Amino acid sequence: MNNSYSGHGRFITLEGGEGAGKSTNLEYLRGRLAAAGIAVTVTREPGGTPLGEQIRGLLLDPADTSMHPDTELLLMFAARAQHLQERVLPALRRGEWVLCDRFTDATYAYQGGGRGLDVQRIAELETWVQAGFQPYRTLLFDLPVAVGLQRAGDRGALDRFEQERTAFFERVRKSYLERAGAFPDRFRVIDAGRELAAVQAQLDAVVDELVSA
Ligand code: T5A
Repeated sequence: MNNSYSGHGRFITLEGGEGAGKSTNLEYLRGRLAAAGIAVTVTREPGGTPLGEQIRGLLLDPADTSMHPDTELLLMFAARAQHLQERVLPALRRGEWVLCDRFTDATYAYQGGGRGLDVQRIAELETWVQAGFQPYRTLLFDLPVAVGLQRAGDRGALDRFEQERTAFFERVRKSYLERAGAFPDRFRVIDAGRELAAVQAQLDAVVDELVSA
């Protein structure tokens, strides 16, 4: 698998629990980077390619009550393999920056923390699919679980993950924060429980750091 690229493209991921505001702020980040003259590709996981979006449909289908956690894990990485090879790496090779709504930290948080799957298995799949490839920067939108679920719930019908119990999302949040602590050079933790203007002020500082580096 060829995961190498040269050039100035940077892979930036947005992470966080349900309703944390990632989608809302992706557009804000894209605008800030575009204003700095940077070509940006915006994408998401699971999904980001035609095949990946079909896999996303299976993963989020609220009518499915039978999916085994191993199947869920493998489908996440199947979609990711396609996404990397078809979308992310080509954009980086063109020199674009890629803003991605969720990536492998979500797998550690949801399938590892939430479902309780062996993180060693996740690490093996990560090595296989990514061959050492990692985000340049990861923005973790952190907020109390109840606030995020309230925001997500206000939007309407819940997907398969959003139907989980609060304890599941508390484990997801804990797992994310542990990863941020383990990889402090890569992560920037955003206090996403604040009003939008305050969240975006924090993003401005991250963008300033990114474009000056
Ligand atoms: N998943 C994904 C895994 O289990 N493993 C994996 O490896 C991967 C990649 C994806 C699901 O897949 C799981 C995790 C997820 O459950 P999704 O639809 O992409 O599903 O789920 P989310 O990423 O959680 O998307 P959400 O839309 O729920 O959350 P966002 O994007 O973080 O939140 P957003 O921007 O839609 O905002 C939610 C609401 O809050 C408001 C917005 O207007 C919106 O109504 N809002 C605010 N309100 C007040 N103050 C603020 N600061 C606000 N910011 C946003």
